[in-house]
Amino acid sequence: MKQLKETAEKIKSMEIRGAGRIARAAAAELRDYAGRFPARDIADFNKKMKYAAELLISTRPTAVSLPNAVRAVMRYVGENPEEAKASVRKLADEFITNSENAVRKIGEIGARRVRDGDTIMTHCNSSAAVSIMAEAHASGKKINVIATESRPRMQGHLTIKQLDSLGIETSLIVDSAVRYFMKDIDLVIMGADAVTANGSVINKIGTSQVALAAHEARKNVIIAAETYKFSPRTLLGELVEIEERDSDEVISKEKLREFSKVIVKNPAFDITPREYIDLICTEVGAIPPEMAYIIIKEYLGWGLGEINSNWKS
Ligand code: RI2
Repeated sequence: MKQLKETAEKIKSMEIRGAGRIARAAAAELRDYAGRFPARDIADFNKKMKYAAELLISTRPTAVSLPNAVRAVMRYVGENPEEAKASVRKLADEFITNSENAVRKIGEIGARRVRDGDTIMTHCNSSAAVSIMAEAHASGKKINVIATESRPRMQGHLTIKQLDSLGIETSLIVDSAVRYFMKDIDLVIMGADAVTANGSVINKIGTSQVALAAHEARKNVIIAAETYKFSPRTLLGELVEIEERDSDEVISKEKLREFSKVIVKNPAFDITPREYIDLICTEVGAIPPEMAYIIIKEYLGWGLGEINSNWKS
């Protein structure tokens, strides 16, 4: 239980962050948790797994990869705890391997859209987006990247570190300089925390501003997103919840106390309408955002039927 709670806390505090990483961490935790606790019988096992699944899902509300990963593992079967544990292990390992392969495949597919000499703008820190840039660079194309800081958590610093270690020339800019530099770039590549059935993309706050500025300047916007970031529930009319994070990410509690009429608003994500997105690069192909429905229906293995099945978060 201690390790389960620690993993949940690490996801909540963003020590483990990035939509893909939190999904893999949740799958790994469910696998390890199942292996650790003694279960009297299958009913007891199911009860404990349900508790763990719900705790992990509650940590961050926006990245659909998290409930999708948990749901993938919670499809386990078994007549007794031993069988169920083996099934959990298999499903979790499968999810993690598929996820790692998906990020690699997105790199291969997306890199074909990058031309030699391109300057690319990116926002926040997305391993799927970085995978495209890394693959383009590895295939011998000379690229240049402009990376935003991505306030308030400054994930841009992770991006420049990763790109620098790959030997890619990178400029770091403040978020408000996006439109100023838009004229200098050829292409925008960003990640996703969720993709809705109508092709809208939910990603780090500021993504929609970058996409809007790119649209105005007629620059292409590519979103790098594994299929498990697509949201089956949006097909049933549900909206993706936008996480509102603590005010102290923006201003210290002490400083804030100096004011009587000031509140802090700190949404972690925003929504980019599909009109501002040219392509969503998934591991099963580069698709126009209008095809999001097909991805949900054809490629999310648990599909629509499962949404109403026995386990539901
Ligand atoms: P990968 C991140 O969320 C960013 O919004 C990033 O674009 C997205 O997840 C996808 O990241 P946060 O955890 O899965 O920083 O591509 O809030 O790594």
